[in-house]
Amino acid sequence: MGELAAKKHVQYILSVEKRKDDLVSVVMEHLRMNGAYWGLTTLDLLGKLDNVDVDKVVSWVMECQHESGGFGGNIGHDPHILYTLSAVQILALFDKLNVLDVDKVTNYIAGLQNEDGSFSGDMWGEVDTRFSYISLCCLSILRRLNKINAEKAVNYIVSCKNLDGGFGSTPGGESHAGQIFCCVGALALTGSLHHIDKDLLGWWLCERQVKSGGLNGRPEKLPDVCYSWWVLSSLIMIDRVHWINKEKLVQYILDCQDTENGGISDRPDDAVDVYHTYFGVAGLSLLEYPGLKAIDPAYALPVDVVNRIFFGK
Ligand code: GRG
Ligand code: ZN
Repeated sequence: MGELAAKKHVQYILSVEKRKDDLVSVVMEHLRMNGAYWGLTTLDLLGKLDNVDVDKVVSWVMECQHESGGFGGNIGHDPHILYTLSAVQILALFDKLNVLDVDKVTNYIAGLQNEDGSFSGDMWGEVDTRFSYISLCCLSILRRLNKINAEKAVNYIVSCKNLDGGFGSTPGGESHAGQIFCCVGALALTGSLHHIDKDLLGWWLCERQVKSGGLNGRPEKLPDVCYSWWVLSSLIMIDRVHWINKEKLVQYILDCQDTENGGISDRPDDAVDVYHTYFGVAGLSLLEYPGLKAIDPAYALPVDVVNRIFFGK
């Protein structure tokens, strides 16, 4: 069995950070905030966050904040709830939540809740259970869940539950592992997991494991390393992680490494990227791979960071 090329992955992430002007970075420009969260969280799970200039990252994050309180994907970009969660998570990683005007961020998020309890992603109004999860996760980290209608938020998520036990992006939307993570996470963060039929959903989720050991996101689809996160975190939150073959999944993730130049791809021999490197390492952390920090399946932050937020340790 191969091993995790931890050192190579650290080098890969640090090199992506330095290559700001190349093609990939131009394509990723608008996603810089998410990319920074993926890269920095991976470094933390690998125990190497001290390789980063904290003040530089924190001041860049704060420059991405809009007067509305939301954050953009980069300096001067429009705010969106997707980037706002990444910004808050990055500040949490560095124990710098104190630089935030918490009421301002809270008002931005609370202003995106709709009458039916759902959340829009930004001022343009697209509704998706991703945005419900993000709002609840962000407000929970900021300890401001009381500033929205959490009961309505939960009811909306329950209205997106399907007969197969899974969840979609809106009521009637097809079950997809990514949306399931968002809905299970949102219910976990609000103490509402009793709305889930754990055996039914656990069965759907464990059927995502294919012959190679990898997981797909829906029936008949190809496996992809990122589902190691979306599916596994959901299985853990509903106490059914023992229903998949952990050894085979570890092997699949390790097979997707570029052992020469670092980084992890979606499938063996594909090109690596920061997104799949994060989900590969985070998946291995959920699988208790040796040498990695533990990650919290609901907050998508290292467990020690979550403990520091809520218990001050
Ligand atoms: C903090 C971890 C974290 C997440 C924030 C943005 C977000 C909340 C969640 C996204 C959930 C989601 C919908 C993930 C799925 C992403 C994905 C791989 C989509 C691909 O879907 P298809 O249909 O691909 O293009 P398949 O794999 O079905 O062929
Ligand atoms: Zn993927």
